[in-house]
Amino acid sequence: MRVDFQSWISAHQVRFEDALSGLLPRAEVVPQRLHEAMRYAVLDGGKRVRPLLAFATGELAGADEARVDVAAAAVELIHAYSLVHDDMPCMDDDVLRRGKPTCHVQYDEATALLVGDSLQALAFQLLAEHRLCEDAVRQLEMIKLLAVASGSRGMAGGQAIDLASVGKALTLPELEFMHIHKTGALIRAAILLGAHCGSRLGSVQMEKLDHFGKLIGLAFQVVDDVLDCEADTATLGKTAGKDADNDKPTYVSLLGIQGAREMAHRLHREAQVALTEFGDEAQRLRELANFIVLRKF
Ligand code: GRG
Repeated sequence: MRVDFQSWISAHQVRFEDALSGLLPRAEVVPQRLHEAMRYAVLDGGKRVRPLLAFATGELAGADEARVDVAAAAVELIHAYSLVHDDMPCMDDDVLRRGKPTCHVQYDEATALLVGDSLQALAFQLLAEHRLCEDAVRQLEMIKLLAVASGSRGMAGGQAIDLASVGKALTLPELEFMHIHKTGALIRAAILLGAHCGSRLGSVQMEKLDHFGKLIGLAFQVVDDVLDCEADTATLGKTAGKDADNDKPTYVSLLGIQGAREMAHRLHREAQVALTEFGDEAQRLRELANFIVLRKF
């Protein structure tokens, strides 16, 4: 029997928190301060949207849950590293993340830099040292997939464009390009990595999932832009209104709140269409897409 969506989310979040805790170095191990700060940055916070997407596609592909935990942890470590570095004074210079002081505020800047570096390295260590699927060549492709999604042709590249676009008026295609890389690449990687842990899906179905990931990754960012204007700091767990304060081009600055909302709903509808051929099997992905577009934090 299928459990309801909220119970499914809660069960995965609880189990995943344990898995993450076991995969991170223990805080008592030397260098203790760095390990404590890595755990601070990763554990006890965040919606875990990317891991949840990986669990949903893992289920679709008939994957072993323990394998998906490792793939999802690798993605979440990259995500956590990006948040730690993004919050530093040389980038967004923020003091609040996931309802807690940011890593460089709680520790110091040098430690935060090393936390990000170490989380990134650990992500790839996990993908290399755990068996994720039966085919070794496919596992190598999974490692490459996350590397490309995180690097200069993915998230870090999108961040570089973001930093260079402060104070500029971007066109809609330019903004899309930036966010497909900065935010979308990792969301897409989570979706594909979860699916690669199983063996049930063929290349056409993987392409459909990739297309779904592209659309829902972009929708995630459009909603993030809206929430940055509309939600308060306590609800978001991070400083609200930062985009306008920093004079950053966003979907809201380009389309207005209503236009941005309409765009999110259009992307949502297109993402649902990409799942058509999966039928009921893709129900969790549909529910996650609804959650991403309707979320309030
Ligand atoms: C520093 C290489 C480097 C990249 C940074 C992802 C990113 C690029 C910066 C984070 C800041 C930001 C607002 C990015 C847009 C993506 C986004 C909305 C991140 C927040 O993701 P959530 O809402 O966060 O999933 P939680 O805390 O729930 O995990």
